[in-house]
Amino acid sequence: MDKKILTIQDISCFGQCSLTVALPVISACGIETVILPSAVLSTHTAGFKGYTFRDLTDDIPAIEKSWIANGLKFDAFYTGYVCPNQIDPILSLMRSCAAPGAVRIVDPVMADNGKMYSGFGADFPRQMARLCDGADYILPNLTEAAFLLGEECRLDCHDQKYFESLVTRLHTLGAKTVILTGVSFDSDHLGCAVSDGHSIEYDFNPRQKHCAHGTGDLFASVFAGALMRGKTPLQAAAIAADVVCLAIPATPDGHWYGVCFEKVIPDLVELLK
Ligand code: PXL
Repeated sequence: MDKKILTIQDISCFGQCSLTVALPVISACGIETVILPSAVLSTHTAGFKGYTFRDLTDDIPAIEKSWIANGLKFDAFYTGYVCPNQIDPILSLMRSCAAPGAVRIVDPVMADNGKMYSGFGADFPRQMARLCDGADYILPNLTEAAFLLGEECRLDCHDQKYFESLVTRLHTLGAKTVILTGVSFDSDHLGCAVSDGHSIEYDFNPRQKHCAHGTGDLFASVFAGALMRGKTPLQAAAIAADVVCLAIPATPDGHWYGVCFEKVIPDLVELLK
């Protein structure tokens, strides 16, 4: 039978992030994608004002019950932006709806560029660390990695030893494979470190001229889809980085709130061949 992935993250109705990226992207990878919205927002929280926020925590146990009653099981779980009180309900659902050998992919979405996203309290990294415990893959950026470890983040750092120390300590949270994004050894390249706990491999691309919101969600979604298509973690991360590097220049100047991933879906399909 074809594999199914369940992705749990918010619907930001406007803003090209979270589920509005994950669903089309993983589907384009040829993988049946089941969704569980953690919250519904009018827009994402980075740069819009007066956004609405409906937290769907209370719906999760009933959804879990319904899926158990229907015998629904998933081959993979991929979590993104979730709410503070959802860690236990999500852990419960990942236990009760797992097909044999199901993998857990946790993108600990909570922060970027040295700052927490608006709305998350100081205790949230500790909660997110609980979701990372037992994950098969975690995909923090540099800020999230530091916050998960309870430390200040170092952004303009090109020190390989620092990245390797972060990766080693992230494994102690209980994650099997760590994919750390935002790694650079020089100012012209940007990439990621992929570690299975024994060895660390790297993938780099030329640094893009500008950063764009939503690239973390695009990276994690392509990674999840490519992994489900049988790619190794390093291959999946490299394809994800290539897609991000194509999507940024495809995004017009002034399109500040997201990245135009729609334009590079044909490239994604090609990269997976
Ligand atoms: O892209 C990460 C993200 C996801 N969901 C919501 C966000 C953000 C980042 O700001 O606000 C609601």
